[in-house]
Amino acid sequence: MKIRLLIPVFLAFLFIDSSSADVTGIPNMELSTATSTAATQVSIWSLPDGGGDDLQHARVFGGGWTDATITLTLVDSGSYPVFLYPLEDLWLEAAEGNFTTCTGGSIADTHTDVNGQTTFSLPMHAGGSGSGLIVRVAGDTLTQAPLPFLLNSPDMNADLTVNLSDVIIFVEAYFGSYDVAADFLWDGYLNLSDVILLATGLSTSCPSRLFSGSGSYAAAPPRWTDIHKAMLSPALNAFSPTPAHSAKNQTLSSRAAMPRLA
Ligand SMILES: [Ca+2]
Ligand SMILES: [Ca+2]
Repeated sequence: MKIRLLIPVFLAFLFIDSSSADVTGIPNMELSTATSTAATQVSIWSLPDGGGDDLQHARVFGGGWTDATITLTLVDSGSYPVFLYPLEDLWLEAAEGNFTTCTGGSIADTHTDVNGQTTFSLPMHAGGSGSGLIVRVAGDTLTQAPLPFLLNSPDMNADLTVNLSDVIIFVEAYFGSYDVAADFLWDGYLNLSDVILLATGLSTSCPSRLFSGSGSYAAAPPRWTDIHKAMLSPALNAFSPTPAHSAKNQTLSSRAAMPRLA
């Protein structure tokens, strides 16, 4: 009788062993994927201080915008989601060109969730130009093809500061043959629109401290889209879910409990 009872227990252990054997929690570069919301190639105009385009407002050829948010799904060798992978170890790079970012200037929006997913939607802190975006995971690269992005910046020499050196390079491009690296307003022409975007970026450089390492941005760029997204993101704002629902029932005590800006 006892033996008959022990058999199912033994089989259960076997099942647990075999089902958990592939759960490593280590991201697999061949099985993990990154996709863009954009249906076609887009262009991102970046500044070192993060004041350029965010990925929710990527440029389409000829003018206009489209959402090109990148969704990363991180799974291990057993195709199980990798939960809470740190955002600072997930970043974007260009497949080609001299496009470069400030330290922490192209990291994911949040840690991965229970589905192993996170997004890249914020403006990158970057300079230089390039094509194709690839996702790096603690230094490793997803094996899939680069995502169809064009990247450029008034920081044309990619030293992460926009100054006279970059203006000289822009002028050479402006009077030379067409160069997409200087086509900031992506329309196939170099004209006044691109000059204005060059001027907008003058004197910008990397923030002195970009990411605090504790789930918040220490020097977020002063753009409304970023502030809005930070307010809505539970990862960056612990009070984010409450405002829309608490307004009617707000009391003096709940107001007192709200965080004060430094
Ligand atoms: Ca420069
Ligand atoms: Ca143009």
